[in-house]
Amino acid sequence: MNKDRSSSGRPVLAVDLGGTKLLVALVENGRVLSRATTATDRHAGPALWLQTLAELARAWRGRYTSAGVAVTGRVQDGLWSALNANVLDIGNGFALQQACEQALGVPVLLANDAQAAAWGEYSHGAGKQRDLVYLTISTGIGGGIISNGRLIKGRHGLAGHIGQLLPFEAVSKEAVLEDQVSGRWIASEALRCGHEMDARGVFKAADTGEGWAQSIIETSAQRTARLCRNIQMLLDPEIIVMGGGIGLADGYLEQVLGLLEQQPVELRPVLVAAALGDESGAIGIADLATEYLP
Ligand code: BMX
Repeated sequence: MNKDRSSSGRPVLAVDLGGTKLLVALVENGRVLSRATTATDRHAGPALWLQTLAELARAWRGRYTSAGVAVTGRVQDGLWSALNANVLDIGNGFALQQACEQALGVPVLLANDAQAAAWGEYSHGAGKQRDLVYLTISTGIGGGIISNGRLIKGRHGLAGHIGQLLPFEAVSKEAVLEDQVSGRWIASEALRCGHEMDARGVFKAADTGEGWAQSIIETSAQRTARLCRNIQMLLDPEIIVMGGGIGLADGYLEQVLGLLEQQPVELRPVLVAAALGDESGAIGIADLATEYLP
């Protein structure tokens, strides 16, 4: 990718739709000029999600001539599908490219949310143009790989989908790795202990010294540390950049780093927090749109 071209861009409408949050922003040269967020209405479905994002973007109409849309789930040939419907129930093969262009009235570039965030951290964040793996611990667990300055998408757009690995011992037939680590898992474990709350509530309870909450978070952090070690062994990236609501929650990264210290130093990843916070995906997809759209 030619950085000179992308850095001379004009504002791009950037969208990052995840299982928990929708972020819409106006982005120029890796900088968020303006942003709006709302909780993802998990039961609304693709048509209503697009309607919501078009409404949020209305304030900036006329200021952008292209858009980048990053979404949780698999994106391939303009079609959008869930890999794990528990993260967000998108269905299979929704015509996202066409629907976005209709809703926004400008050319649109699509990508998976974690792949876009990997590009954001590579081009404007913690990566500083170094090979990296971006890992988001969020509603699910997503990932993106940058190698030799390229975003690796793979044959079916699946590259980096770390949360979809199969654990050796599955708790149920469908269970994938993210179902034993992510924010959804943290909330479901809390419920099993008799506490009905979301992952944020579990972090708050842990902060106030609740042992059950501390133990859930520790288990999640232990599994994330193992995942980081596996990523290191598979791709040996210069750094792993961690993002997502759980990945960036107070103290989580520090716990994972502490656990990684038990690894032999030569196998230990260099793990850092996403420098762009919750804007890695929006900044990444804006940069990609500037580069690849006319
Ligand atoms: C899931 C999968 C990935 C996504 C990751 C993080 C779906 C709907 N999503 O593994 O595509 O990147 O979750 O998503 O199958 P988030 O919504 O938690 O950011």
